[in-house]
Amino acid sequence: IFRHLMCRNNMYPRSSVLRYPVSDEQVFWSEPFPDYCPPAYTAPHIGGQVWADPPLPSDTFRPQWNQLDGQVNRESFHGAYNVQNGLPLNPIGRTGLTGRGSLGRWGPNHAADPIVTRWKRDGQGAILANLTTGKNIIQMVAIQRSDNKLWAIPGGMVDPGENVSVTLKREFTEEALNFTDKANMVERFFQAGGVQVYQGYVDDFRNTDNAWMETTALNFHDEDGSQVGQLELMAGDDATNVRWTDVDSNLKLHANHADIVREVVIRRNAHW
Ligand code: RP5
Ligand code: MG
Ligand code: MG
Repeated sequence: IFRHLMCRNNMYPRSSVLRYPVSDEQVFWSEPFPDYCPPAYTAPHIGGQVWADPPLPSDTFRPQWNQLDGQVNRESFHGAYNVQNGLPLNPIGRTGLTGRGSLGRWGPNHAADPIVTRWKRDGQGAILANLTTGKNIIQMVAIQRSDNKLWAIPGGMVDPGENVSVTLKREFTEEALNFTDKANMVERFFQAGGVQVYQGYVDDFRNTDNAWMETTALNFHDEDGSQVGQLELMAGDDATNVRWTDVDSNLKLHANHADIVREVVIRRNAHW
């Protein structure tokens, strides 16, 4: 059973707030933890932002939990989450911190993650296989996040009312291409369709007891390497670096992105 790890027993990012210690055995809400006394923290910079909810409790802001609330999707992919004292509860369990941290929404914060892949090739264009497994090596576009310096899928938040397919293309273009004169080709590549490989909770370092990341991850594969596989990558927005990365079991990525990428490897029967 999955227990989040990145959002426990550390300092909350870009703050000096220490999370209340939570051991593996203490993660699930069903485990009694009478001493549990997490600090509350909501990052000051999210106050008043258009993409952020107002504070809670509130007399005027009445979020509709577990449903589409106007344009904001407050539904979790994990079924109905509990609401305690007016605040939604993390569906996995304790994180050692209440409040929203630096996340904009109370409850689920929906993101989309595009895993753009191609086969690794030699100078002559022949696909390269791993000598041990005999399986072809797949490469993905990874970005380096500016907030934690970790390599990651170039994903981002779904804007209110935005279709996930739009988020996927938009975030990839912003973070991995920055600017491109090949917009039509990119448009066609994403239009051709991706394969959904994951939908659900993200073990993100920003998660709290009352706010967490969820994502929809799709694989967009350039089989013959003639499309996005040819493009010059350029880091933009909140990415400081971008590159084609060989995918295998040594891959270390932000949050649980490596587990998500592993789903692509299985589906494409690639080397791991
Ligand atoms: C991750 O954070 C998600 O899987 C997605 O990749 C990303 C969205 O947040 P930002 O990149 O906008 O910070 O947890
Ligand atoms: Mg972004
Ligand atoms: Mg991003």
